[in-house]
Amino acid sequence: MKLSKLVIGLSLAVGFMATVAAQTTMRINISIAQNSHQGVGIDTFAKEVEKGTAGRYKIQTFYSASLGSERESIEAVQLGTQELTFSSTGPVPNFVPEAKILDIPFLFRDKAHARAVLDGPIGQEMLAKFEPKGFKALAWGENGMRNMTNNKRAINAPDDLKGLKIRTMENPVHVAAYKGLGIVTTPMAMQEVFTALQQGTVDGQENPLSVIMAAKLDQVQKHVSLTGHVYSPAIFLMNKAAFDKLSPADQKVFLEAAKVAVKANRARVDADDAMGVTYLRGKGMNVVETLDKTKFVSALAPVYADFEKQFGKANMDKIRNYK
Ligand code: EAX
Repeated sequence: MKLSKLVIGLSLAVGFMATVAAQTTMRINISIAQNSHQGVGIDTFAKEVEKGTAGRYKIQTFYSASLGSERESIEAVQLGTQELTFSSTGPVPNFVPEAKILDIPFLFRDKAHARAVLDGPIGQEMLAKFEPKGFKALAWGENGMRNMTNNKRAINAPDDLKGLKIRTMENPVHVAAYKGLGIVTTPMAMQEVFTALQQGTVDGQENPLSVIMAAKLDQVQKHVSLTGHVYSPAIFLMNKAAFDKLSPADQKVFLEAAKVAVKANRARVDADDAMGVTYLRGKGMNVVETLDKTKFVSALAPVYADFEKQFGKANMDKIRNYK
């Protein structure tokens, strides 16, 4: 073989190895299907990171709790055995108790209010609270406004909830509030919910229309009421040490990618909310669209008294009145 050919061959091989060696793979996951507001979120994030780092970082995406439940995934990110996760705040209070306040029912009037708070100083200061716990919280995304579904009866007023056995997230704020409404709460991970509803272990569950559709809960639930009883944030979490290892320029790329991902995630929630009622009726569900939310708020009065003690009325009002 000619020497020049050998040199070219060798340098190509070395160049190729250098490219391969320079690529770092990271994992991100969600607990629901890819075809969802969360799937769009992590797919967008992966694409943006790869684009912004010219392929030096590859983000592998996993769906439907294939890497573990939301709680297990947050734990893995904290430990550093997994780099990233996109999760609802369901299990978050067990890791960062300060974030609990965001899970209070009827705290946010609607998605626009919640997005403004999360994008503003309150939300941004909250992201910083994750750092001492081993996380870099990249951005707030969302699940949306949660609605009640069940197989027993149409929910029109708070009394209709009494005695229903409802699956909840593993979230102490939700559990306390729902108990206050007379619900028999059964916390469990999302991937167990379909079967639990199918087998009648629980009567119902509550989730945004986005999740109800993505998880095909219409196949195992008769009634849905647009209670919109609590805003469900979601969050892009990264292992803090993994984030700190990135160059400052790459850190910017990751943060920017999360922002672009949140835009796609929220847009899909809006689209799902716009078509959800028609879609679920088409699937045979009985949808209660209008109900007097002030009655639910009144029924929660004793619970709010507890929350005001726990979180401070001023802190709750600051969120409620945020413009
Ligand atoms: O984050 O567990 C839940 O009900 C969540 O809303 C769902 O898994 C998506």
